[in-house]
Amino acid sequence: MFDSLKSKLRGVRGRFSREIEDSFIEEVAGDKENISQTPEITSKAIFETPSEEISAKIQPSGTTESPDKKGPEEPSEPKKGKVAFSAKIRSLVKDHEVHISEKKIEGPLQDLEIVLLENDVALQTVDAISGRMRNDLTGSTKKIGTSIDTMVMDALRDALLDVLGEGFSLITYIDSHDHPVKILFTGVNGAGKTTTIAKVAAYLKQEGYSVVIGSGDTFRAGANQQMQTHADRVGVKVIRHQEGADPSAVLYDAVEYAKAHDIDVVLADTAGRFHNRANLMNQLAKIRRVFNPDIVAYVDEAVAGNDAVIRAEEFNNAVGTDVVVLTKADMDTRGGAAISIAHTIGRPIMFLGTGQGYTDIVPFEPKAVVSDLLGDE
Ligand SMILES: Nc1nc2c(ncn2[C@@H]2O[C@H](COP(=O)(O)OP(=O)(O)OP(=O)(O)O)[C@@H](O)[C@H]2O)c(=O)[nH]1
Ligand SMILES: [Mg+2]
Repeated sequence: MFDSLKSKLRGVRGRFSREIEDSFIEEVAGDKENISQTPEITSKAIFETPSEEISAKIQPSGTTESPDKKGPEEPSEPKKGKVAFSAKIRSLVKDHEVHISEKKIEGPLQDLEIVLLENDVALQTVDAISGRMRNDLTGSTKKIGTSIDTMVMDALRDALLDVLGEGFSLITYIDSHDHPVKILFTGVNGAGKTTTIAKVAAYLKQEGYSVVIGSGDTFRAGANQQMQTHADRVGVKVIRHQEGADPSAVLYDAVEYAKAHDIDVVLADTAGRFHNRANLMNQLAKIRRVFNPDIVAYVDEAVAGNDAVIRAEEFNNAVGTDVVVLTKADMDTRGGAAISIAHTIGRPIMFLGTGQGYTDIVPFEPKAVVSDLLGDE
């Protein structure tokens, strides 16, 4: 999942770290000439080396002798410049602080923006991530924790978490609302609505909830049978009418069945449709009015990238959306839709579909997704 984005982010992180490392060394050494003469000094080495050794390696400006030549004939009193210089190094090393200028990270920020855009992250989301990185890393003196790479990782993690938002726990929602909880699944043709409903039914059964499915796709030939086959496999009751029947009536019956049988959750399927088909969108608005869902879940394919983000926005404007399900994340190397959609439409992702099996569904937990993207252990 999201392999292309993961590897590109690793590269960009490296560039941020190198630029910041340079800033650190420049600050420690005082001028660039000294750095080029002491290429073995890296921030890592600085952190791990006692400050006396570092001050012995870096020559202050205007000092000509090399530490290697330091012999018994060296004056016992160090020169004034050297004392001041080593004190500065000591304080910097002790507190691990560095001043990072905006100019210094302009290059890596541009790299980051390109990587995100290439991986289908929406422009406004790219701007938000990049802006947060700039704010976090630059400006006043920055305290470095354990390492520069950790500092960059933390900034990237916070920026990604910002755009992913809080996520949405279906279990928490069900536990805190009256039953039956009614969930309407909407979306374009072939996005994975019917399969997702079967997966969610299996997931909820596993979690101890009772479920009924309303087969609200009365439009496509074979849709009823497809839903029935899935439901039989996961052991869940389906309420269905004839092909061509009014989907609102089917879903109304599903709710009546749930009430009569003390069912916890009603999952309502709908026919796939595109937002620009006015008659079908009007039908969806009617379904919404009659079924009166607690949650409208917009389903789209993660692999559709930016298209999924645009469609999600259009569905949200037309009939409303509460949460998003992104299917086929297993086939998505870019991750753009997963990163952008919540930020763009202001609705959380509820699940990721990760395969064609009934257990291939994971609740979307922003922290876990970001850890995976950043390659945490
Ligand atoms: N790899 C993968 N395939 C999936 C996933 N979810 C659904 N699919 C496949 O996508 C195809 C379409 O799934 P459906 O559930 O029929 O999609 P739909 O949105 O109900 O389609 P319509 O009813 O025609 O609008 C099927 O072949 C599914 O097996 C997923 O998470 N990963
Ligand atoms: Mg379907």
